[in-house]
Amino acid sequence: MKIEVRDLEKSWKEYTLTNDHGMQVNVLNFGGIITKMLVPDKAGNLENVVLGYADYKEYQSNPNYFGAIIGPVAGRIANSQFTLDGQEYKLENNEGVHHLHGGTTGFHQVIWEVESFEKSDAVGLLLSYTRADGEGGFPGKVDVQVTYTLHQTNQFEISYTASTDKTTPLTLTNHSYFNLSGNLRNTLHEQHVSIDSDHVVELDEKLIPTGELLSVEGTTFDFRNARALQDGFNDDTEQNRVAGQGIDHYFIFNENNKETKATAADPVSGRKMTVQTDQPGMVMYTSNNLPEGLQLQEGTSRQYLGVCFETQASPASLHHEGFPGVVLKPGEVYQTRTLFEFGVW
Ligand code: FUC
Repeated sequence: MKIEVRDLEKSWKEYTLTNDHGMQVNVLNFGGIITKMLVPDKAGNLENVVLGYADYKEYQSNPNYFGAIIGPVAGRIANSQFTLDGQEYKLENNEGVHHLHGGTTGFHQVIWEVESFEKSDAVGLLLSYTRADGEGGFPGKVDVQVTYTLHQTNQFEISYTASTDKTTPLTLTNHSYFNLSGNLRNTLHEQHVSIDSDHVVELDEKLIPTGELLSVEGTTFDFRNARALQDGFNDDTEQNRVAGQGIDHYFIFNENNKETKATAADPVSGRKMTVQTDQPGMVMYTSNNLPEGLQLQEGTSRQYLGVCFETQASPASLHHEGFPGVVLKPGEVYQTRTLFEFGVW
């Protein structure tokens, strides 16, 4: 196992974690961005399974949030406004009148302090950032730590810890776009996904949750048994249409003791990924609105090239009853974990 560090321009650094099976994860201190993840296919070939720019400088704006830590609140906050303890807060409108993924000062746009560590069976990085009270319009000084651990078992673990000195909304995630075909060989059409979820959150035409839950029964949102992602691309329902002809929805995980909440698999390469998390749900985004022609490491971007599994609570809880909450209070510790395990089938 090893950890390498490379100095880039403007105090940016790139860390490379490698385990003894050759699995490799590259991470920037800017945005905590995962720029590359080399994973073996069924024949043992190591190839990249995430979308990343060919030129790291492109991450300076990163409007598609490739690989980044997302916060303080992942997802959309309707009308860029919320009320906590009787006080109204106004955030930046960075998507029409709405607020998305922490805005331009979000956690994907800041330099994180990074310490590396090595254990007997893992290598990793501890990333830290302190959000000042009022930054981006959010209340509270918030201390955040994100740990990336690459285990010898080809598991990549992300754990998040945060505390605040004022009541504040917070739900963190990682925005990696996975493509298990390897080196962007194919789009997602034939890749299979399963999600342990009976319900998705209904969206309006601006992708804001209406407050209603939809049963997945009898729809192409039913991933309780693995299905090809193209089912949702080809389905002509209003919900697929508002998402840009695909899926961009919050799935509420079923309450049970199962550790694995989702899986993804590519029938050609044989790569399989399982997602384990303690989070109550996740947004699955199938890159319906990914622009064409961005220069990526293994070619150019196009629609349906990567799928995000954004494990998190729901910012819709700031405006509606019955959604997994995002409020963190002083004295509480936000502590969550998501693990991506790679194998073959
Ligand atoms: C996801 C989606 C959004 C957005 C962004 C790039 O998190 O929920 O719709 O397009 O990624």
